Amino acid sequence: MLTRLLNALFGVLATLAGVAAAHLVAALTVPAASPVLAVGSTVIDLTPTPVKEWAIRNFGTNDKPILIGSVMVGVLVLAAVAGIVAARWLTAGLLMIVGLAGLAGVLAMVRPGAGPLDLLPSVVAAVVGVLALTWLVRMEKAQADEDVDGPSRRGVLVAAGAVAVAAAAFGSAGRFISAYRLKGTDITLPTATDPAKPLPMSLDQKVAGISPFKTPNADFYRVDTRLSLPIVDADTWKLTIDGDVDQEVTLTLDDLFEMDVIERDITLTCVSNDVGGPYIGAATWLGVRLTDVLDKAGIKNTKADQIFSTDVDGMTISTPLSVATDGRDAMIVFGMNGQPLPREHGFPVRMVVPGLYGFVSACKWITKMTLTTYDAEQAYWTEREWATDAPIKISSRIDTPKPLSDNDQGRTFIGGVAWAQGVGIEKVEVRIDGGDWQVAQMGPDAGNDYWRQWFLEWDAEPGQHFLASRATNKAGEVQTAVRMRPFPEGSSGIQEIAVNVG
Ligand SMILES: Nc1nc2c(c(=O)[nH]1)N[C@H]1C(S)=C(S)[C@@H](COP(=O)(O)O)O[C@H]1N2
Ligand SMILES: [Mo]
Repeated sequence: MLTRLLNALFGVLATLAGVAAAHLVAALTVPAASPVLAVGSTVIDLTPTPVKEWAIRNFGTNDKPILIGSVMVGVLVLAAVAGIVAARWLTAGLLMIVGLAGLAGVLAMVRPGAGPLDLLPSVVAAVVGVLALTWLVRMEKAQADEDVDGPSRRGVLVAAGAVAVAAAAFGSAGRFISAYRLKGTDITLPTATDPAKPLPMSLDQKVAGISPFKTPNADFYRVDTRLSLPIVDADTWKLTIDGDVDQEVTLTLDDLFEMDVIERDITLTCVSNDVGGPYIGAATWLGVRLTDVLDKAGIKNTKADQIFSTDVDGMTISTPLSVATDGRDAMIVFGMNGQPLPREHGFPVRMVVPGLYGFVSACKWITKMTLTTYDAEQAYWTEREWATDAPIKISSRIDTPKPLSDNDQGRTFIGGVAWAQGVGIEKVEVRIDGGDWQVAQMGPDAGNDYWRQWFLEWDAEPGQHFLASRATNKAGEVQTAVRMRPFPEGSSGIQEIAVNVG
């Protein structure tokens, strides 16, 4: 029994060493080709939409660590079996390790935009895994045979420890190198020829617990299909506009900087945001007009109805061409709240379109815009049956008090944010314990593409209370009570929370 356990441990340690060495090699070459990430990304891409929705809802932004953890557990269980098999029949055990690495290699290779270099980490994983397992199994055999020149039991354990240490060293080195390569977004941004107006005084100080009027970059929600951040070099980055255009053009970051630079306050929202959910953020974006960029290629004669954007790794996002020309401030963006775009949010350049959910507009790490038709080309989420033209629905969220929180009785605030990008928010109403809708006080208005804060003074009496909010946009449309889930075109309904007082 104990020997079995030891054999299983050998399999696990050898595999960990292989995976960690591969991670290190990937960190030096293509981070996304690290075996665990390659398997994880494939799981993401193959996961049926309902399961993905469920995972985002229940795990939130922890969905990625949980996915990587699950893949790791699965791999290590198989590795343990490989270790036990290897004790009886070394070749068979080694073949299992090679099979695991091979699978990761294939998955790394079939990822969009993969090159030959993407295979390297998995080859390294196989070689290191095979060598480590062979070594440990041979040591253990020699010890069991009581070969006088053979190692002692202790020697075998020391060898196992050495493999563990090597795995930890490879893994940490890989992490360190990735972190180092992810630094360096410190480019010098141009100043806007058409700047945003300074934000009016917000309610941040007055109403404790309300969302800040501007979301700090570090707190801005992140939603994408990636397990590792792409490392894009600002100096060599290029944006190509091709497809049904007068002439294909390719622009560098400096080319963009020399255009008319504008700055706009825009609230970005994810289609996966449930009513009252966290996937929304408001920022000041610095960039150029999408239409100016398209004009460089010439779209007067185009028959395209879709901008088909491709990111640095071949991930695709569709956007209706009409949003580029209908007068809204659709942008190609390089600055966020006075900073270069952070890696998480698309460094060096992304698209931002007011009024459309991010999955049909906000392509991060963008490298190409192809003018085409929806018939000819289907983007990542279109293939997964999500809507193609998805305007953001009017909605509001209660930030304070928190659902199910315990509160002191007496005078307090109910407060939150409301948004109706493109149209703007006119008013917000609050309902307490199913009573009449009461008009809330509004925070400042920073433009129709930006959210508004709101609050209502409340004399909280002891007991449990139910609080609801609903927004009305400047066209008089009231946030509907009809409940819809995020798939396929965004959630709707009214948030109602329970809170305790006293
Ligand atoms: N390249 C790329 N761009 C992407 C995505 C992605 O997965 N890959 N996700 C989109 C989605 S669904 C949303 S809601 C926004 C989120 O942008 P943020 O992470 O900067 O908040 O980015 C969009 N752009
Ligand atoms: Mo999204």
